[in-house]
Amino acid sequence: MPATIRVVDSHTEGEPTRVVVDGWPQPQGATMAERRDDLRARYDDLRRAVVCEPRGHDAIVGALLTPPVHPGSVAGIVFFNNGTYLGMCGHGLIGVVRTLEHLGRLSPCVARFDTPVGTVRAELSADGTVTIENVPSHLHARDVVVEVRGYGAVRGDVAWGGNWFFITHADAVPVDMAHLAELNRFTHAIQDAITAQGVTGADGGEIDHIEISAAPTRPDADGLNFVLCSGGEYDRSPCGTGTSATMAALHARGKLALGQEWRQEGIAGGLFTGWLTAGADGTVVPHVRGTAFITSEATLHFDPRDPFRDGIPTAVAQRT
Ligand code: PYC
Repeated sequence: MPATIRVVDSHTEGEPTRVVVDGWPQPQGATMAERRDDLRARYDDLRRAVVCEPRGHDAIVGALLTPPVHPGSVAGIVFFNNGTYLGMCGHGLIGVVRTLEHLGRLSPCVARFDTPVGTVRAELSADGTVTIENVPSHLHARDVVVEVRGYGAVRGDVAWGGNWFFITHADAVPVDMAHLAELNRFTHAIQDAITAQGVTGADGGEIDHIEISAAPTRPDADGLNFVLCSGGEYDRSPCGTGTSATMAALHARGKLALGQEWRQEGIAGGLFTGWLTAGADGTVVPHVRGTAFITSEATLHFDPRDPFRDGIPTAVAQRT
């Protein structure tokens, strides 16, 4: 465990990102997936120490920058949270780009980043908005029904947007901030049912994000979502990978044309604007635009005498 680690914090449409800018030993591996696995094997205590209490909190998504693995990319990124590691993170990528700009390492341009699930692009505009071009996305299975304890049968789509999502329009709980506790209970129950009933993405990919879609409240939005993330916390932003998966599912159902805008409202009121372009082999490539703001720069200290040096694992983090 290093004595200190430097981080820059930001939020993207309400969801926090903590970018590690100095002090974390570099993971080994020729690919970003190998580097993520090396982090999991050798530095998992650092993941907890950096994002969990008492230095962080359950909603933070961390981002470790590495040298790129592909020519033409500016960096590699491994995203992680209070419980695990992510394939991609849309709000997190927007936060990384704004952090690099804040540090003077990036000016308005298009830059490529390598992630464990593929290379993504981000365009930083002069007005501070960031548009990401995500990995190719698709609807994997439609109208999957799971039996959810306490709620009965729940129907949803399984879609890939850089992470695996179960997307449902179930209206058992109103999608608003007044019902956060119930939304958490409902989506955790869906997550438990999906795991127990062996529902997966392609090649057994673990579905670790549950999204409830509802009608928007903002007049400038097309849809509203609540997203339960893999660490057991909900996404304050409209979720970049969730917006990607949602658009891929809508497209497969003939409800969203290529190039047509989809404005996704998040539970906390933030907005992402997305659209699709054609990808290879029948996939679609999601583009998602949002805004991030720097909230702080800090040096985290890890005193060997501190009984909570390695962070306090959350109940969900212990379970996963
Ligand atoms: O924006 O893709 C996203 C995301 C995933 C988990 C939290 N945010």
